[in-house]
Amino acid sequence: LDPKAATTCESTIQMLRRAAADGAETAFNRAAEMKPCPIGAESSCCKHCFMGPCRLNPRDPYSRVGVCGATIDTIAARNFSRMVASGGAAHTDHGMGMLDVFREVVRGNIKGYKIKNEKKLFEVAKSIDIKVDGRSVKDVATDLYTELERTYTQVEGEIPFMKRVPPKTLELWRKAGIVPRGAMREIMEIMHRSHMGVDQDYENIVKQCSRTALADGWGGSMVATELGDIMFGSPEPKKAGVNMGFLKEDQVNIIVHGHEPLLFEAMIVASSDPENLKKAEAAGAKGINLLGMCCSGAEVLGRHGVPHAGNFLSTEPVLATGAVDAMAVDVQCIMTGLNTMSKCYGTRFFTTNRKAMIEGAEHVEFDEHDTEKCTNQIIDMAIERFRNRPVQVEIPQRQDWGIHGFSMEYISYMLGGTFRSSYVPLNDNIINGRIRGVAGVVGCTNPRVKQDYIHVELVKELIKNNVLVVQTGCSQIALAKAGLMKPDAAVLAGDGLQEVCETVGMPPVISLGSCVDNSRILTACAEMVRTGGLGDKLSDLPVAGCAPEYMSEKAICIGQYFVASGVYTVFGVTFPSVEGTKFHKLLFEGLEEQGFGKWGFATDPYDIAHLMIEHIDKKRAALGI
Ligand code: BF8
Ligand code: SF4
Repeated sequence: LDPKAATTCESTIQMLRRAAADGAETAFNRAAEMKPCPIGAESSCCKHCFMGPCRLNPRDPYSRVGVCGATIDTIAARNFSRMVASGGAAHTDHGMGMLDVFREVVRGNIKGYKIKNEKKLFEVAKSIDIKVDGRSVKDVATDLYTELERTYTQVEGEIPFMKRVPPKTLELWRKAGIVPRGAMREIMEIMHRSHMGVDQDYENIVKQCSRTALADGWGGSMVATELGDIMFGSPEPKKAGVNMGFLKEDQVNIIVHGHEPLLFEAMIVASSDPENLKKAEAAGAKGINLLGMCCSGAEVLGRHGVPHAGNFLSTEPVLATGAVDAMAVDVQCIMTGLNTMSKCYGTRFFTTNRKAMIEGAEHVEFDEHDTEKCTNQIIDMAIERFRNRPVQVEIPQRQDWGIHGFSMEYISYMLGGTFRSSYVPLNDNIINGRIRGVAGVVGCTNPRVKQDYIHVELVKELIKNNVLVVQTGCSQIALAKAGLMKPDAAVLAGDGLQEVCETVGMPPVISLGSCVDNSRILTACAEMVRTGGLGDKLSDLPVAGCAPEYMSEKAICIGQYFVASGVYTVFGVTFPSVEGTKFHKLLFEGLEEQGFGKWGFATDPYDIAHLMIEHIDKKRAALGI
């Protein structure tokens, strides 16, 4: 494996070299050894029953059918629907975890969490028509809990955040029959419909994909974001650091990796507890150094300025520093290989969520009602490992500073100021052409492509062409490492965007948090429509999205909710459909003809950028701007 061909992240290159010297293996090595199955990559096989598995030929897709007679369109659509169901389940279950804690807060049953941001509580409540005037925090919060629970459990009707959708877009969804009732119902229905012998009409299956995906974007993910802001505070821009150089040789280093902010927030409290600090000092450490990775990290980077050690593909390499005394994980994007890798370097590796265990890994269960039990145990073991580090420490020196922690609310404040906080200035700058459009660049890193490379090149090309970029997830960490989240990165932007950035003092690339925070992009788009001048549907906006290095089913679900919402969304790496088939045409053309967004696919960063720019220009032309 040539580390320089595998990634553009300098720290990761350095650690891949060290890992190779130590005989340790990462996803990069395993990807090189594991040839992806071409039939599977294009979603041309079905194993939904035991008359199969059935494999069709993606080069001649209509030459065969499955044993039951299923065509390529049925097979690919059914496979796709299960990806949407799984991805949507991940986000909505994450939101459910937040809702569980919120319920306990509202009922006064929990001491580790509270309502920190009452302003946001009232705003969210108001946005879904809960009466707030003259009412107490407890009353509003109780009503909000009851309403938000419907996002999951409701069997008939519309989920609460449909009230935020621009009326014309909602009308289209109602006509198409894709307004989500409740996430549990939609996910259950996909699992039923994709069972052998149920829904075999690819168009009908794609409708249920949209309905389920919308229950994620405007449902589970939005609940997760809003409750996070209410309980932990809304992010506000702050200078914060990204990269492995934030590990400290003379401190106890603890990495939290995963998704739900509950564990991380508790770790932040525990790592500044004087008792724990005393214990660390007694072991000869100068302190306890907490760092994030992946989405957990992206959330606290924006909320609290906790440094971030790297994105998905760096989670194994970072252990090769030998400096990570403990890594604690909760759910999602946790590679099984982390356990093996931590054993190589003596890192104490802990799973903490009963839903996500790894064979052979230590499990210290995190109980929201008694957070200290878990967090103190992790800290104790990390200190023990620090006292007696079994390997030599090698910390890459690179530290990248940037401005992190934007939100939909802050964008309006930033552009409009305290007194006229609104989206008018953003819309005006789009209408007058200084900003050509807005692009959401999000998602994972994937060892099938060079880590970070596509994210960075693509974003540079977009800003050069005056497209303002908003980011979440692992993509945002790639750009932070490339230094594009600093206001002075505005020099890389085209004249118009540069002028706006310099006037406001903002970077041309704006970080919004974790993958569930993609819901912030939806809320911002809805606000752009509401503000006026850019059409009356989400699909009228000069915006586009992409996940150029995606790897997870969650990304597929996110893509589908953006497409269903009206956004052109381009994916890279591989796409789970066969070009030229009816199913593929529906995703890539048909949905747009029906008034939704559409999917796109390209692997080269400049191709992706120009597909997005062309689309933005098409929308501008339609608006007459
Ligand atoms: O939800 S971007 S690799 S960490 S899936 Fe995972 Fe992808 Fe990263 Fe977060 Ni999102
Ligand atoms: Fe084959 Fe049909 Fe069974 Fe799928 S459902 S495995 S295509 S027989």
